[in-house]
Amino acid sequence: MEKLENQLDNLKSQGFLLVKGALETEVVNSWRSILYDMYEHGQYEIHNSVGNVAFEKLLELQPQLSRSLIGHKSAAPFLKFFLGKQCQLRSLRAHVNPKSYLQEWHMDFYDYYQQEEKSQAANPLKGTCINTTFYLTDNPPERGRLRFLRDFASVSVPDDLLPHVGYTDDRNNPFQIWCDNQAHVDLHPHAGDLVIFYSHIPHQGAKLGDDPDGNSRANIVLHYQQNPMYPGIHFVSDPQFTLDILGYAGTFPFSNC
Ligand SMILES: O=C(O)CCC(=O)C(=O)O
Ligand SMILES: [Fe+2]
Repeated sequence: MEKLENQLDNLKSQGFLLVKGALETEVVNSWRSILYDMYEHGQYEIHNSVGNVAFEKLLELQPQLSRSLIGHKSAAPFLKFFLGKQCQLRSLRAHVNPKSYLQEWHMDFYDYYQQEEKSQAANPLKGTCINTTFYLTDNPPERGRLRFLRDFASVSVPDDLLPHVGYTDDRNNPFQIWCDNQAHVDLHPHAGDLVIFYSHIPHQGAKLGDDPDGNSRANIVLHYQQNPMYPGIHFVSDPQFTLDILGYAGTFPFSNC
């Protein structure tokens, strides 16, 4: 077991961290069968042009399983360290990649670098958001990966690229080309592993070749935000459904401990 201190150092310096064996096999299996079944029945909210199918209503449809992922023990020390009691669940979103999949380079917190400017506040605050992504299938090097930019935690996306960071499947988009041309680190999470990372670090998931039968690549992402977030700041997901289901106080996993 890696020491927490080393893990925190890695997360701080790289912006991401792979935590092995975060979920039990039974939990992974339950999620997989739920999501595959929902996919077969067309019960998803998003099917985008890079091959991601997304499920956004799981807090309501799978209340117990979903809630057990909020502030999960494998992620809690890191969330508490960085966000403390200001840690708020923004959204829980599962993904399945049944067909070919090369994700667009993106950062879930699109507006991270423009928070001060966009707030139009005299004393703007800058919030940090964190993704905890639980993998439900194996991503060995020949079959899948999650790619990050190397040593990026203290680097910024160049200003002239910021207009190009939104969702696109155009691989010739300037931000996509820039990310492709940086040095990378590839993670190969297996089923049950967690990847925790700053939501403003560019990343790109991929599936290489075919999945084993009945094992489509899948993961569940919980987006945590540190206020100040407000309606109108651009993020990959919307927090309203989470607020409706959990109530405002219910979205803060560490506010009472
Ligand atoms: O592995 C993947 O497909 C990427 C997941 C992702 O974009 C995320 O966790 O924010
Ligand atoms: Fe992402």
